Amino acid sequence: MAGNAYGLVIGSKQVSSWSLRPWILMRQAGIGFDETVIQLRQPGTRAAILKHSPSGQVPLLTHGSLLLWDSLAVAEYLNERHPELHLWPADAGARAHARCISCEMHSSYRELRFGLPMEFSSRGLTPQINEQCAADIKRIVEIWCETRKRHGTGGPFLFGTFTIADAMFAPVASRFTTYGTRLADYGGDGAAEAYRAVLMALPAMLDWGNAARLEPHVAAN
Ligand SMILES: N[C@@H](CCC(=O)N[C@@H](CS)C(=O)NCC(=O)O)C(=O)O
Repeated sequence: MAGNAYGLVIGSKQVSSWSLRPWILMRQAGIGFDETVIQLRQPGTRAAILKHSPSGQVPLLTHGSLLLWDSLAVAEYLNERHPELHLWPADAGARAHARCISCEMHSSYRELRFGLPMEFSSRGLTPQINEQCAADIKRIVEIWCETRKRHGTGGPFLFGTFTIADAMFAPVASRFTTYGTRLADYGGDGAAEAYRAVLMALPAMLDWGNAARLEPHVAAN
């Protein structure tokens, strides 16, 4: 699908959790883009990424001569360019809450990232969950349940309709699915498990998973 104004350079769909965020956001919002996938963890990966991205990391959005090399900055840019799509919640209080949880996702949960690395199409993996990783899971369950309760009455997503906050947490839903994480064991009222299932059932998530399955196998981190 050549000819879109936006280009999105992403990493392997099986493992690139950061890449999934702008990709699913654009798919859900109906914003067209040309996709370039760079296979991660290969001998030529770094050189291939550096051809596009000054930070040596993906994802990267291109728009004309503009390069954006951070997932949250990409989301903010798209929100500014497409205000009619309400990529953040319309209500100011809800929007502030959405920004808080998205920034928390962007900057935290180190133990979860290492303990439960994204392996999008894998199932039934059973790693040891250490105390810090369990604390990260508990915190995410708390955020999902609280946000759904306070802001999610208008639909199945954190703020009812799909927003940037859902895109930010989409890779976490994949991690919990891959590792069969029993979210009820980490508190909450069952809303976290229901929300995980909603994200994983999105046609765009299924498309991402189908593409991930076709990629050459890469070793987990
Ligand atoms: N802060 C960045 C983080 C991006 C990031 O860590 N990307 C990883 C892939 S998911 C990467 O490019 N790693 C380089 C490599 O694997 O060679 C963002 O939000 O976009």
